[in-house]
Amino acid sequence: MWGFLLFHALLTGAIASSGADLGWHFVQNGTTGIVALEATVISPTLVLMFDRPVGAPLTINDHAAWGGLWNLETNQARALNVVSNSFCASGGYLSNGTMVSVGGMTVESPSNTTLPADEDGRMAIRIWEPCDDPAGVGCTLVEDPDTLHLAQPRWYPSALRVFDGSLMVVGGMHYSTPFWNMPNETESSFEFFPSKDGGVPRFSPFLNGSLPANLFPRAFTLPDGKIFIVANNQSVIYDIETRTETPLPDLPNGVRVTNPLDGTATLLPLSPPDYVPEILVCGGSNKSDQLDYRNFSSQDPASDQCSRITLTPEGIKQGWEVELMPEPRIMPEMVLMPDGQVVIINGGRTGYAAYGTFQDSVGQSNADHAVRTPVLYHPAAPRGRRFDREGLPTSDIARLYHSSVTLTPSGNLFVAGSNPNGHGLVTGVKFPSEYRAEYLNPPYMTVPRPLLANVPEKIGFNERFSVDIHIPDNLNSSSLKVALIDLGFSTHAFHSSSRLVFMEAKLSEGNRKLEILTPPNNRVYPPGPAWIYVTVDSVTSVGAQVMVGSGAAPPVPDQGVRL
Ligand SMILES: *[C@@H]1O[C@H](CO)[C@@H](O)[C@H](O)[C@H]1NC(C)=O
Ligand SMILES: *[C@@H]1O[C@H](CO)[C@@H](O)[C@H](O)[C@H]1NC(C)=O
Ligand SMILES: *[C@@H]1O[C@H](CO)[C@@H](O)[C@H](O)[C@H]1NC(C)=O
Ligand SMILES: *[C@@H]1O[C@H](CO)[C@@H](O)[C@H](O)[C@H]1NC(C)=O
Ligand SMILES: *[C@@H]1O[C@H](CO)[C@@H](O)[C@H](O)[C@H]1NC(C)=O
Ligand SMILES: *[C@@H]1O[C@H](CO)[C@@H](O)[C@H](O)[C@H]1NC(C)=O
Ligand SMILES: *[C@@H]1O[C@H](CO)[C@@H](O)[C@H](O)[C@H]1NC(C)=O
Ligand SMILES: *[C@@H]1O[C@H](CO)[C@@H](O)[C@H](O)[C@H]1NC(C)=O
Ligand SMILES: CC(=O)N[C@H]1CO[C@H](CO)[C@@H](O)[C@@H]1O
Repeated sequence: MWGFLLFHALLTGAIASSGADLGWHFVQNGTTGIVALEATVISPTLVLMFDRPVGAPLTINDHAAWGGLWNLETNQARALNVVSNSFCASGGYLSNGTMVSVGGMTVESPSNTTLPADEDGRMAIRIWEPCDDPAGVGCTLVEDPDTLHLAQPRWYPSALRVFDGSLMVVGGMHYSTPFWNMPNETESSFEFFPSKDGGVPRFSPFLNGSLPANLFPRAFTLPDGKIFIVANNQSVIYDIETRTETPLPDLPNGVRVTNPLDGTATLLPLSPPDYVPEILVCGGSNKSDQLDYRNFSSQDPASDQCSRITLTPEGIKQGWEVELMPEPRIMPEMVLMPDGQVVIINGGRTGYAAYGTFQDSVGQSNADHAVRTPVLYHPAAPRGRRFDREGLPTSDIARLYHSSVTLTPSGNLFVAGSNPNGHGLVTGVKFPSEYRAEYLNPPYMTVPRPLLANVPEKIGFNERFSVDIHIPDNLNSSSLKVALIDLGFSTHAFHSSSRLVFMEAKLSEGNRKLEILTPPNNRVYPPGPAWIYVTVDSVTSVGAQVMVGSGAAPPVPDQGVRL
């Protein structure tokens, strides 16, 4: 029974910061100390954040910090020592629960002695081992640039966990460019950590062919283990095992969705028994990538288009289906909620990613007209009735370039960052460096919620396990969903490795036990960390952390049953 009490304590903390009324609420609480331009939940209580070494207020070892831990219980940030420049890096988790941050920028400091000394981050591998201390005390990022690094320099890459529990690193570029990725600077290849092929990167005709607006490719592990990638206005399925690329149709209407024309993308929730993969891609810009960017404007309209495709032979033949958001968005991000809805949040109505590029940049921001109201997307609703902003609140904080958002273990969204400026701590402009932390609380944060207890620490594939559950009396327990969620890694309008797999579940013993069937195999859910949330009658529990699979270091063999 003590397990319920523990979760209840967590729940009370969430209510204290939520405001008393029913409905969705933005709540500001605390400051992040660095710009949280990358954010990822690393434990039940901590979010790991990265910034650029440019003079943030949070300090460590007598210099400005560019890494930090956000404590979800105290709403305070603590500086972390980072060795290399993590600006515009990416990251993800391995099958043994270790977080790996990859890539970044050239050395910042030699030209500027007022800044902390950093090392070149373009080939960086930064390791965060699972940490049991609730405040992260005694845990640290491990870097050893001389012996532990990528095969190629990668600035603006993506990273995602694949079926054998390794991290796949996708694309990026070698040097700074004024706006686009360029043929003489791109790294049009894939590599893996731990490395495959003796560390030799795999050239990607798709990445080469999707220049120049193809940074931070949006990539997902499909339930058969293949990889879907969308970059610029093109998309492809890559088979890691046969090393083949199968082109898919271009996005309709000339819409482009990767940096610097950032839209965002998600793999929609996967459901048993068939786990049919569908991809949703939203926002970005329909500006041609053949034009001189010096003529672009911060006032150019962004795209309001969402494109959706079902990745079955039949669905691919039908191609992308188009829907329109209530307003255009450049640099939005999407978060999968435990009940299967998608929150679309952040970004601007006009302009582009990056900063200081145009005659009419706003301060330095290449984007303007911040969209401060999120919108919900219901994947299962009939077309034309999927967007919903009824009762969604409006924030007074603009979240443009270099902002982040993630679902938390409590079930609300942590929203932070935004800095469309070249140097840290820019104030007195329309879009300053943003340190204010904010939560978006769903309606369930203010009502009695289902409580879980005795959740195993580790679950295998195609296995049944049971947990204790307490369901408040007023909830209809016939309407119950169990979500296995990868909380992913947020950077540059993309939530990589984000994944929701619904699990079959059955109540027993007078609704006090819940029997759950895990995903069939390691391709439906790549082995590694996950969170289980139970939603009863639209009210979601606090998430419980589990390790899916053996917890062994990658690469791990296929497990479970083949579909
Ligand atoms: C901010 O968070 C702290 C720590 O959780 C909490 O004690 C405080 O009540 C919160 N403040 C508001 C205004 O929600
Ligand atoms: C050095 O960095 C500081 C703090 O970010 C900035 O204000 C200043 O302009 C930089 N100086 C140069 C020469 O780049
Ligand atoms: C790549 O080409 C651009 C434009 O031609 C040039 O400005 C840049 O210096 C080149 N980069 C490298 C690394 O040679
Ligand atoms: C990359 O794409 C360019 C432009 O389409 C093409 O000329 C070049 O041959 C490609 N490079 C490789 C290695 O395929
Ligand atoms: C995708 O972009 C390329 C390069 O700008 C363009 O040639 C092509 O027509 C676009 N595809 C569609 C369907 O608009
Ligand atoms: C982009 O979309 C806008 C609004 O739908 C349209 O007016 C414009 O012609 C489009 N531009 C291109 C290049 O397709
Ligand atoms: C409870 O939920 C089930 C499943 O969604 C539904 O069929 C049933 O009508 C609901 N009962 C009530 C009283 O709302
Ligand atoms: C997980 O695996 C990676 C890659 O082999 C290794 O660097 C890391 O130390 C491992 N972590 C743990 C906790 O075993
Ligand atoms: C139509 C237009 O404004 N063209 C301009 C695009 O940018 C180049 C370089 O700045 C100018 O020379 C053109 O006049």
